[in-house]
Amino acid sequence: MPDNKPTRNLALDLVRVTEAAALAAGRQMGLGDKIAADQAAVDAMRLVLNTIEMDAVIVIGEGEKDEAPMLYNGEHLGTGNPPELDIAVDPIDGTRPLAHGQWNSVATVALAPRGAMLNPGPVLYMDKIAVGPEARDVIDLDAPPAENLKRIAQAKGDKVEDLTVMILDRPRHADLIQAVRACGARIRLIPDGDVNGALMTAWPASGIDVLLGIGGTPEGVIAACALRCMGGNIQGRLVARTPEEEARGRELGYDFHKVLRIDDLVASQDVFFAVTGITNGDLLRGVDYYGNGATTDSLVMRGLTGTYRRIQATHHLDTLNRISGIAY
Ligand code: VTB
Repeated sequence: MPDNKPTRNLALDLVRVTEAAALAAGRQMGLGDKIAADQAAVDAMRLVLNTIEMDAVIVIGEGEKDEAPMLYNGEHLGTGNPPELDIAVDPIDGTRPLAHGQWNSVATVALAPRGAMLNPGPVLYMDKIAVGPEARDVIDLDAPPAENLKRIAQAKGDKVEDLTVMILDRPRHADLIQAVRACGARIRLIPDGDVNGALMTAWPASGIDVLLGIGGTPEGVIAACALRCMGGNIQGRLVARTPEEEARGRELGYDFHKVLRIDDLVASQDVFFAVTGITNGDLLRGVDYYGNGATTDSLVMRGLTGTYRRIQATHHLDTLNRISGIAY
């Protein structure tokens, strides 16, 4: 029997980060101001991340594509002491749904050993296929949707008609949607939030079997961290929107043909992931504020052990507002 002592589970530190982001950004629900919401989440995340004993560098800072306030790529976070880590943040996955008071807006963050995360550079979009544990070994982004759906159904002991496919509701997916419909599978179109969507494919009884289509590359790397913890799988292929973008990406060494495996997106099983609901969603409740308190609902996961925990927390905002640098 190995005599290794259990090591620190950084996901338990990370949940304080996503809780803080959710508590701060949740105040913006339905107020129509995406930038203010992002700013609140980013400020809260940075404050709490800097309290964690680690030397983490941001590889996935998000924000660039949407010109949102961000945690900067290359920014160092934590106390500066070991361990040396890569960090990926999506302070709000689903900023628009939050600003409009809609479903499934969440705060997420992931950690991996230094150098393990794919750095997407300027390549902001990626074609993706994500599934849960039962179908992890059968997906192939190079195969047409019909083939993937057939294999996924088989792996799950379902008929294709039983499958529900999650797709971002974008004009660019018109052909994909047609192809999926032609197979007879059901579709759930989402306005935003494909990190949450990818997570749902691996969550027991979520009702979502597979995520397909083009979303953000940063979101793909964060989803890969979560899916590693959950035993699911994701593959991606970088997508350029214009010939100029493709030329620039190529110059920097990015390959737009290669299917990126989960190992290419995050090259370690030693990953940590946390997510907290901001608005009510399929998996998580959003932040509820009342009197001087608030409640949050989170998931925390660790790749090395596969343990995932659901943490429902009660926060005393009057106390927090006295001692914290964040206005909740
Ligand atoms: C997705 C989604 C994000 O970006 O990755 C999406 O998960 C893809 O880009 O919440 P477009 O919105 O430009 O289509 C987001 O919507 C964030 O912008």
